[in-house]
Amino acid sequence: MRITVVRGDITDQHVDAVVNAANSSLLGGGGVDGAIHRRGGPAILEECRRLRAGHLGGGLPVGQAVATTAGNLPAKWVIHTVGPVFTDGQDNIGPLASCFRESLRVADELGARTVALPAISTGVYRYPLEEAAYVSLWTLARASTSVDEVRLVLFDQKAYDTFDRALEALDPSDAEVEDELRRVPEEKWRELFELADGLTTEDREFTWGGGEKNEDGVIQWPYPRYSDRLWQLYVALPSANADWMKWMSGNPLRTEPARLAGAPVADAARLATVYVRGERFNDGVFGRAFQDGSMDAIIARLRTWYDTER
Ligand code: AR6
Repeated sequence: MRITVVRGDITDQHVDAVVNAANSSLLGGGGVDGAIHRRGGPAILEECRRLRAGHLGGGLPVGQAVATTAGNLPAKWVIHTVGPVFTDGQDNIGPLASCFRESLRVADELGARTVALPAISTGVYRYPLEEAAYVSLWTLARASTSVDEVRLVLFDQKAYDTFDRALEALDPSDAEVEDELRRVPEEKWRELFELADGLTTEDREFTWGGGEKNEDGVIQWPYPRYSDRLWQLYVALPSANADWMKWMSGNPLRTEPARLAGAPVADAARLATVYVRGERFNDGVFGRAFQDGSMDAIIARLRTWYDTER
């Protein structure tokens, strides 16, 4: 599947399916939604009303997608999806990623081979552009689908630039990262898995130092105190030569580490990079990855690759 990023109006796109950033009511609104209904004509709204009178009586839930005719648009279908309203302290990544996965699933059901999508949730729903760009592109890049081309259509220059930059986060490629992993010596892999197997509950429950005044009266910044075993793991963990800053936020795998099991091994190495390099901030990101299951998912994925795929 080819992913392209273009600047333009989504209602001008000659594709099989156009994705609409709708709301749960499916009855129209502003932004992309307004533009699609205006240009597509009343046939779209009629079909939305029928869906509401039928199995979508309660509206379309966030993260799901449903198709209608495209009316007068130069496309065959409109796939309506509802993005999350960005909310601090909540999982925004999961539902936004779901919009992209579900839209492609519906496109597959329809038999659509070319699909144009907008920057879902980044308008009225206030999703920060940069994170949305990574979530959107990574999710699309990792989707299993029969669609040949997905085209992200960005309305303004800033959104276009952000998405275009985010696309570079797919560099180095999976194959390049896997080559790096092949160069890791045998004994290093064995050491890693032995360390991981020997992890205790105490290793995972790390403590904090600092936060107090030293002799000079200076308050030292708090820092995590890891066990020897955790530090050895820190050193033993192979990571990728990835642009880890791009992996820090907006990475769907950070909120859904279980998905790593079905992802290329390169993603495990990239995510390891986030935690290893991220630890330079001394904010306990490495230790927390052992508490929330991320590190177990990373090591399990590396182990499967080492045992059966290499
Ligand atoms: N083509 C491509 N992108 C567009 C277009 C267009 N014609 N028009 C706007 N955008 P938004 P949301 C960009 O607000 O954040 C509606 O009222 C826009 O610059 O359309 O998911 C719905 O009914 C922005 O980057 O969608 C919902 O109530 C992006 O599309 C609510 O807004 C998404 O902005 C959904 O909010």
